[in-house]
Amino acid sequence: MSKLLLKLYDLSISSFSCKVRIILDHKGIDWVSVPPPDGYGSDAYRAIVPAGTIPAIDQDGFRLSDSEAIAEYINDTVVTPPMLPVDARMRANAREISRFHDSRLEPLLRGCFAHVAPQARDMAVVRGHFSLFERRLTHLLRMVNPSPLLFGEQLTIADCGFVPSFVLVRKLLDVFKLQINIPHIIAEYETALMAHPSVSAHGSAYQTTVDAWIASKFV
Ligand SMILES: N[C@@H](CCC(=O)N[C@@H](CS)C(=O)NCC(=O)O)C(=O)O
Repeated sequence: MSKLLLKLYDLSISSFSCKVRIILDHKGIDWVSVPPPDGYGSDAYRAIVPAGTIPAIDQDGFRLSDSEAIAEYINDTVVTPPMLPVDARMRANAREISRFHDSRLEPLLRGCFAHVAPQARDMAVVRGHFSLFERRLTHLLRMVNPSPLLFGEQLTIADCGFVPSFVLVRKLLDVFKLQINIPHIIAEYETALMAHPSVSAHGSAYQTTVDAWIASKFV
């Protein structure tokens, strides 16, 4: 990988960006955070990153969006430490779990964001999202066998998306005064993941950011 500083278009509140920040630091890559000009989705940002989403990277003029695409690119170009299992089937399973997280779990949490402000809250919608989230955790449970992380001691791409989501699910349940059943095996995985040396500082920083974001919805 080029020695030039990698530019990461991100915002501290962005969960998909949090996943990429963990991967960059675990790989020991020097990077600098750049907010998307005029915000994500803006014309100014789309002129740089057509999808308009964060995270995106710019490395020496090579631009790439989508956290999974970025994660795989980083893992392919900076091979140590590896962030996918060696075995082809296990690699495929890691990708399966990562995409399950990104497409089936995370969007349900995101769907609650608009309801954090009390005046904009529709608890029927929120309950619906958490009920489906709870059901999908039982599907996840059938896909994984954490020991203590998803693929043993090795931190993989598949683990990293769960870091911001574990923070969000706890904080959102607190805001909405709801409880869901988080299966014991998943809760144990959460504890091991959040304690990982490449994760803990990112988890704490993300908690602080989410706390401030939630507080801003109550003024
Ligand atoms: N699949 C994309 C999703 C990224 C995403 O939705 N990012 C949010 C911020 S966390 C965003 O840019 N939203 C703006 C939009 O969808 O236009 C990824 O993994 O990077």
